[in-house]
Amino acid sequence: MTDKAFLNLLKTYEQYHVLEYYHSLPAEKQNLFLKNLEGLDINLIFSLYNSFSQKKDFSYHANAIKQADIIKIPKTSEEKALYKKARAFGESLIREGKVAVLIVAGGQGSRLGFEGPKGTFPTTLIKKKSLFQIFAESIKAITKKYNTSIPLLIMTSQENHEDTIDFFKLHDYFGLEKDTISFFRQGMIPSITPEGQLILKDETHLFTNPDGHGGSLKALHDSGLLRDLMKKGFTELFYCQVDNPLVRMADPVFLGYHALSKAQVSTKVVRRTNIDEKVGIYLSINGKDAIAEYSDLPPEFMAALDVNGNIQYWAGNTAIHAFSLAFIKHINHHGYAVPYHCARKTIEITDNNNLSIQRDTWKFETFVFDAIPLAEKTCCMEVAREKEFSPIKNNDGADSPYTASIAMNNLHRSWLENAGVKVPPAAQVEISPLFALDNEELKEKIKGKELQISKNIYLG
Ligand code: UD2
Repeated sequence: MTDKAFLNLLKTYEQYHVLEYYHSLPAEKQNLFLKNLEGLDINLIFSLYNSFSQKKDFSYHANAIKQADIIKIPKTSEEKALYKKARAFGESLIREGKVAVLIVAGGQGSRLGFEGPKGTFPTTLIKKKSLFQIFAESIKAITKKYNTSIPLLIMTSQENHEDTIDFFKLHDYFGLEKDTISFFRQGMIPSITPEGQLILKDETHLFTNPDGHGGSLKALHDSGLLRDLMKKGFTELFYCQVDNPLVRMADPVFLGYHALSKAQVSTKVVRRTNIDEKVGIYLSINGKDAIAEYSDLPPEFMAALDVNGNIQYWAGNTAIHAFSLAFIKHINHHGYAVPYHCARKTIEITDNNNLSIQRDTWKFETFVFDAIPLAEKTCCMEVAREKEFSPIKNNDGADSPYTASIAMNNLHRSWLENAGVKVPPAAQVEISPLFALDNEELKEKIKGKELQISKNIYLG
């Protein structure tokens, strides 16, 4: 957009304070200011502002909400047979080079009190491997096991893009082929005041915020990565968040259920353990599968119990998904179809007298799970929390590095015990994906071998 067009746009939306400030700048700063506006969709921000001025964020009417159809953890011989069929089908997709992996890693570790990209957080019990290293080793192990190539796509934010790339370079991409990894930035959206005013951040920038993890499917398209993947014959995308060290990377069973049901979007859910857990719930809303975030649901829904006293709406969103690439292309075809949410937050900025002031702002972002109701066909699979889900969000308490380390230790201990190894109660166990990706592989790997059992057991 030309400079003149940008300035006219700011006038159209009565952003006189920005225009006044811009005209007070010397010429070179004016150019920089306009350059930094590039890529920002000013029309979008004001159409969102107008629509959210009229309506509250998402709210769901009780009579529209029902339990969704969910593939439960297999118990009957028929369910186990389907599980095996799904795994075989998923393995063939991986072997045939149809599957890519996307990790959303734009968030910072601020809730953890950790500076830097969350993916660099030292996580494993014995070797203190970062989240990125755990994921990279999983992908390396899978490519070896199936003799295939799996592109790893990492979505970063403007804030952590360079640090993320530097971290992988420093660790020589954790043994992955450099050209199989793509780092791409998610979009940024200008924040806005409740009165509809854009906010000046500093001499040459407006205040902007990352456009949400839903921005991953938009940025995948806008960056050209989606087109490249499809051209190379990839058809499915395994999606996960950087904060969950228990993710079963490119899980063939999940990919198999997803593909066998010809789903465009699939989701893994776990049973909610308490009514206050901060996870979205997988439901059927107005006849379409959907995930409603805990903060958007009436409290009585989150707390509802069934006749046996169990949580009625039990399917907690793990944020592990599978997408068909054709569907991602479809939802980008006429602009990005995933709806925006509006978060009303207070931020701290420095005013022209260099004083820090608090400003109420509206931040718009998309959630990746809002793509689910846009799909014709969806699939949802229940998994065991203790095997696949223990995110690291907070410095302590629930969803912390401590709870994740306990979950990883318990899982890897159970693998050894299932393989007939007597693990001393106080022993800590860490099994690298390069040694074994799951219970069955571990059992196979150590069959007939004598393991060195000590306080710390590392198998790498
Ligand atoms: C998310 C889900 C919640 C549940 C939980 C599971 C939402 C709104 N809630 O809660 O339902 O599934 O995860 O752990 O999604 N991220 C980006 N860019 C962004 C925003 C987030 O990359 O602009 C990444 C971030 O690095 C993190 C993940 O997305 O890995 C989730 O971030 P969040 O903090 O927004 O969502 P959370 O954890 O509150």
